[in-house]
Amino acid sequence: MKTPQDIVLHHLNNSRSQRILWLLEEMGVAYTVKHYQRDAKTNLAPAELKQVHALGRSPVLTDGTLVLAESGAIIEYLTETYAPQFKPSSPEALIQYRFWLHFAEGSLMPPLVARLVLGKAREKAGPFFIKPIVNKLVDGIIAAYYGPNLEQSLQYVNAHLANNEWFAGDALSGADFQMSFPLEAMQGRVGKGLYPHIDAFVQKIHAREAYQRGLEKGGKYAYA
Ligand SMILES: N[C@@H](CCC(=O)N[C@@H](CS)C(=O)NCC(=O)O)C(=O)O
Repeated sequence: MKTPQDIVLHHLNNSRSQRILWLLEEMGVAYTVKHYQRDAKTNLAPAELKQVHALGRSPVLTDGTLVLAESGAIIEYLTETYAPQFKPSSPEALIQYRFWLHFAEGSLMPPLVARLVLGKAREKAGPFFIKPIVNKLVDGIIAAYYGPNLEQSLQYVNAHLANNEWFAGDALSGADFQMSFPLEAMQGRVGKGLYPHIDAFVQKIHAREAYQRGLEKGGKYAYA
């Protein structure tokens, strides 16, 4: 097994890289965090992140000469290289693991991000006589697609968590790190109380010592 020596997590505040901090803390390995702050106006990552990876988004993980973006790819790399305990071994759990790794960014994040962006469009709409038109347009788009799409996904996740302690198999795995962010972001935007099993899951992971250590390392995080 390779020993981690020079892992650096390029961490943007209030971002998906919080899930990688949690994973690194659960792994108990040595690593360095390089902090980046979102632009106060645009909420985008600073340009210096593009010097690390051309996409300029967080998380980015470097390990020696390796520079890796995409949370799912980072989780797979870390578990396969250093922490096999977080990759299920049974074929059934492995199928679940892959499903949730993809579902988090492929199905759950897009409607959440769309709602955030549309909400911003609503806030910024002006002058005053344009506002009702923009509001109507935004409400129409959410009602026609993103709202029901998100609701269906969240019901599905909630039902899974009603019958399962973890996302894949009966132990904490990469799927849980990957799913943590959209569920936290959902609570931040939609609120708590609608999906009791999701709420219980988020509360459970937030209570873990490693999660709390990750929070300390990452600095202020809006979703925990
Ligand atoms: N699917 C990618 C998404 C990466 C991403 O969009 N990260 C956001 C933070 S949550 C970001 O860097 N946003 C700032 C920007 O795009 O400038 C992943 O899972 O890593």
